[in-house]
Amino acid sequence: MKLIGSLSSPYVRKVRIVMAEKKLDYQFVPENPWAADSAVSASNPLGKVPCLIMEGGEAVFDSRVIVEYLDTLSPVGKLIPSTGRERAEVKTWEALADGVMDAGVLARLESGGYDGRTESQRSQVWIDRQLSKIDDGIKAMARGLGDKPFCSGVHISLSDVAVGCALGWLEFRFPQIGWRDEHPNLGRLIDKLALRPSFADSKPA
Ligand code: GSF
Repeated sequence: MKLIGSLSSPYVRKVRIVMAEKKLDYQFVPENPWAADSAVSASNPLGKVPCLIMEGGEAVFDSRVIVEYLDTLSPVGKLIPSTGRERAEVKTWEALADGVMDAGVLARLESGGYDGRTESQRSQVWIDRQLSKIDDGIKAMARGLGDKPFCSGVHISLSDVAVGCALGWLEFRFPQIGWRDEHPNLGRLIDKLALRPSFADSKPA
């Protein structure tokens, strides 16, 4: 398998962590989707990373589809419950974490973070709307985690992987958002996850 991605993308990181937790082999193909000469759209018509290329050459995207597929490849380190409420709970945590990342990407895009958008092209109302989604999303994570050891269940699951990627990326791109001071339980979770090689080896860069 090949994984097309960038080392700064939180969605790509989610896939890299799942690959590592499940001890799956793959080749990483670095690609900047924002570059004018990016080759991503040859594999993913949406021009986005991550994109997984399977052994037969078929492309799989987006990150949620990829991690769901990877989890079926091996019984090692099962990250998504197979059925029922537990499954819906984990998928909802992932949707929450992805949604926080989506809002962060939109806010950064509007601020000119990727495509050099100018001052007069920016909408502060739009940026503030996205920042309040991030804020509400973090509060929901902190409430949902409470004093439990993991977001759902008693072992690491995709919920923790997704939350870890979202909060790790916020620390990287939005260090001014002081979620650690306000939510020490999230800080404890992230520090615990950071000890795992899957997280330590995939820090956003
Ligand atoms: C989001 C991927 C995405 O926005 C997923 O895979 O989960 N829902 C999708 N990727 C960004 C890179 S990043 O901001 O992490 C991307 O490739 N953007 C390029 C573009 O043209 O939007």
